[in-house]
Amino acid sequence: MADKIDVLLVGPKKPVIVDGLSSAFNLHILADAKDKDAFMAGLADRIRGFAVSVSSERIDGPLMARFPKLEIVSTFAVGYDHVDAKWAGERGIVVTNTPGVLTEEVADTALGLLLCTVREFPQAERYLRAGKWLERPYRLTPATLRDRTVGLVGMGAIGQAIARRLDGFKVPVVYHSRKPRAGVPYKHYPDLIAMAQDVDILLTIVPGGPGTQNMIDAKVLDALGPDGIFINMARGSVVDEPALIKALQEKRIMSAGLDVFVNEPDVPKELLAMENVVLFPHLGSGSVATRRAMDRLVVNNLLAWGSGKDPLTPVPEAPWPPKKRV
Ligand code: 8YV
Repeated sequence: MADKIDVLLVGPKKPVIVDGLSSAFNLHILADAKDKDAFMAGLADRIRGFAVSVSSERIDGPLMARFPKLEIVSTFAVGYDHVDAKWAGERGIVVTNTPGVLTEEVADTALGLLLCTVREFPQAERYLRAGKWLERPYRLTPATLRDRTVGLVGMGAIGQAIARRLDGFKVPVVYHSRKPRAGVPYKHYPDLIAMAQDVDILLTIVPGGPGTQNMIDAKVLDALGPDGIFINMARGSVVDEPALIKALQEKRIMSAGLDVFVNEPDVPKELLAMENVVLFPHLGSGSVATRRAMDRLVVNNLLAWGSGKDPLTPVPEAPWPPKKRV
């Protein structure tokens, strides 16, 4: 219909997103196009909004530039390193993500991964299933959460939700971030290496992207030391993955729990072969209810914008109201 705004759905056809947008917009579904280039070329002058249904879709400058009337990119996921938000913001395109609705779910997953890694629960379960308990009990775990300190790298909303859970477990928390966070009761370390030296477990929960690329490198891992445990709930890009693999192989750190990888879903074979790692297939927000709430927020951002209201959750690099369009 000519009076409706044209929106392009990039990524899989999720029912909540398709149903939520179909009546308000002319929704064009890239996944249905046989020839995607021709499909996008045919829509170039009409598309004013993108709905991005998964974070594995790369939304870069050259893609957005194909649509000169583009005003909004509403993406799924709290982390938006898959969208070039700086490029968009500089051109007056607002970018929205899905914060808030996944905070507690991701924090739950973080605690699950932490406990699994420290107390070797997946390994112990595999041991039982293999019939080995009949021979002898599973080993006592060298690691424990008792009398240990967790250093959070990042203290945003999810970091704070993880810290609250650790308070309940009576595990001391400290954190590193560029600036201390107002109203947060935990000790702040301006220096990551100094914190890694002082803690037993390092848990990353920072945004991905160039600002945090490889921040966990060989030096940080060596500061954590041979009894140290590394947990990554952020993005694969925040850790120098080959350096992590080497540190694990050489037992320069004790173990790692990883929910995220550099080249998902392709996990390095060296990690798959190790017993001293727990590997999750990017489960952070992965429940039906939370993913549905995230899909719903993708829709609601577009509906708000489409009806002349403020988008609900714009990101700082591509804010609302937009800068003057260039
Ligand atoms: C993933 C996440 O997007 O919101 C984020 O930033 O990392 C997750 O919710 C999701 O797990 C799909 O990969």
